[in-house]
Amino acid sequence: MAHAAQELVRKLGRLSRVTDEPGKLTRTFLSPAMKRANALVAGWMKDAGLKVRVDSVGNLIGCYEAANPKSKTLLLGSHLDTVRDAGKFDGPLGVLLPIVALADLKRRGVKLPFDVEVLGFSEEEGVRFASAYLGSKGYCGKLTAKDLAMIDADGVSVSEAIERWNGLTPGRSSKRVGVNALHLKAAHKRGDLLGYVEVHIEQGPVLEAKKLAVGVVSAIAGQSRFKLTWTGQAGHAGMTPMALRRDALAGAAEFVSGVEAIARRTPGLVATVGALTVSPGAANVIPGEVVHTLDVRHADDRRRRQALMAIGRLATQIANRRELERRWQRTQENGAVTCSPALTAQLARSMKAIQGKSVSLVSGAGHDGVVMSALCPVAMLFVRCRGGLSHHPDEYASPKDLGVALAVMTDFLERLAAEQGLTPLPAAAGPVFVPGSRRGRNRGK
Ligand code: HGY
Ligand code: MN
Ligand code: MN
Repeated sequence: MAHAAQELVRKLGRLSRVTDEPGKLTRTFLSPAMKRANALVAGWMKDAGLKVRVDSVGNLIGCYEAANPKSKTLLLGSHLDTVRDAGKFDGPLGVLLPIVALADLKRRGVKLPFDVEVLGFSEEEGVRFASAYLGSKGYCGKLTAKDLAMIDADGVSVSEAIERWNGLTPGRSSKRVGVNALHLKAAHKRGDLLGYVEVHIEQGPVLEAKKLAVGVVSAIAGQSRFKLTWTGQAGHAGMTPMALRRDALAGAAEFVSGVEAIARRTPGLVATVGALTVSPGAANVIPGEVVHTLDVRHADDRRRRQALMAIGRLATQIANRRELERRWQRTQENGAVTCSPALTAQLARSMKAIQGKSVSLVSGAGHDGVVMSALCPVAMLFVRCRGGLSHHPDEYASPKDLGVALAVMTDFLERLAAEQGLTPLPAAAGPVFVPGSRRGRNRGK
């Protein structure tokens, strides 16, 4: 197994032990585990020769500076937060792989003609707060007042969490802390950037079915997330006749299976109710209130919006028939994003050089590239993961496939450097990742 891939596997394993929940991997926005994870990864960034900083929303940023200080910047990265009881690859792979690749370039004495900024976003999953992408939104200066007002299960708002992270006294700093007092403006101007490239596990079955280690991403599906509240009437489970009940859980359950039926009959649509709470939550009390999430996605925004209309009609029918109140709160809305054809073609060229074949697929999963696409061209490299399983502790990508992804990233960096038409790269000290990969030669267009 190539040395660098082994190093990447070691780092992924070490980082996966930094958690807010002993016994499982859970790391959420600005949590104690996030602070420890930033410190650990910052150390690895420094070892690789990167200059490190943490921004006001907890994003970890390491810069591998170019020989020429006026050069443009290439952004590489992903997120360091996780879902609950997560696997070790979703997010961290896209932060640690570039660090290992840059450490190798540094070892070989290779300077690039552009800055490379490695980004470890502090929040992408939307676990602590219903709104996802808080890290990359902060990095792009796109945090809204609505985002900042979101509150977590303990009633702490995003802006208070940010204030605490920055050692400010919650509530006594400026009113709109996240936008003004901490100057959360975009970290770069669009013209300064070559693009954003994210390496991520596929989280689906396509690469495994095609027996390929890596693939590029053509587009990232749009997604809508909601918090729904159903309100009925709590009552005695033994004394209330069925015909006189306004059972919030029975109504929500009918809705959940109705949503599943709509998704099953709509090609390309996925819809999920991932979290649900019942109150008062006692065996002998008819549920008076149910609060649950709803996540709806499709690669085609028009089809997603049509499905949302059908789901809305279903909710109205159920609420009317069961005399329930229901409240919708939209917590996230992202249109589908097409990856940059030019940057993706450059990445695909390296993929073809290393794996001999290139394949392109749509991502049903959301990624920070959705937000970063407002700042610069984006491209993604997917890595095969066993059984397509993700958001699960058994998530797994093989060291061999990680070695291929590392080789693609290194090849991509070296081609990009060569195309910048500047100093040819010193011949590599032999193939570092995958024998026979094209390396070190100064290639033309
Ligand atoms: O939910 C998603 O698609 C991603 O894992 N944040
Ligand atoms: Mn995820
Ligand atoms: Mn992810």
